[in-house]
Amino acid sequence: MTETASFDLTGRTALITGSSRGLGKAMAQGLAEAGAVVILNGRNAETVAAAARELRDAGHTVHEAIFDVTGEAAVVAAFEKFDAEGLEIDIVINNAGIQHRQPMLELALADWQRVIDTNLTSAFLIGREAARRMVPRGRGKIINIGSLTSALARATVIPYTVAKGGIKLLTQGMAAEWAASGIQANAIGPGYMLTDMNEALVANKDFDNWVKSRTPAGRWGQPEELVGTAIFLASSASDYVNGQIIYVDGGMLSVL
Ligand code: GCO
Repeated sequence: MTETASFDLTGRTALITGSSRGLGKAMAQGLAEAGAVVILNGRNAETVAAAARELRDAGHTVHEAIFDVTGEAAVVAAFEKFDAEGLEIDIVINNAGIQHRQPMLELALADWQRVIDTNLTSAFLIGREAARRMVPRGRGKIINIGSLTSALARATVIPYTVAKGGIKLLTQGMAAEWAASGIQANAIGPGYMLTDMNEALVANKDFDNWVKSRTPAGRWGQPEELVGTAIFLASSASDYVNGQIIYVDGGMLSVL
């Protein structure tokens, strides 16, 4: 086997949550290009279908799974449907996420809950269903999407920060319980990336300047720049890497 062969995902099936756009879509495309069959997920059938069409046009094998990642019954049902269709999930990327920017003094419990459910509880629900199938098979890759805010707080996005901090320890907890069963659970911590979710931040001149001056690379990241790390963590190249969060942040977390 050549060294690069271990990055090949041919014969693997990957579920990527929240993958009709943004980071999820970029990672789905990257995994498909590395040979994986990909299952796109979202709540909106039309946006998922549009993303699926794009990937199919490029020659990839794509399935569509429309379900709400925050609902226990919906997640359980989605995995039962995968079982019935003979889809064995080898790789999960827990990517689905939302943002809500508001100072904590004004924050409503419902908004706190919504952000925690979407960004953190979803990773538990999907990780649990996936691992219930991976453990008996003795292998599997779980990749949770964290953030710079897995390590550092930022005013006005505290529920997101708490959820992403939780992702870091959830990842370590998955490694603690499932590593002996041949499962690797790791996280990616993206820096400031050019996505729809960050549109308002990019449009804000002061914020844009702050990101560029605060990031050693001097620029925002492109969604595609997560792909290399995602392939590494999805492939056998990372078979002894477990419980880690790899920051893909242009160096931001390394400097004051
Ligand atoms: C925001 C957040 C994030 C950041 C990300 C950096 O206000 O929306 O700061 O979206 O881009 O957490 O890792």
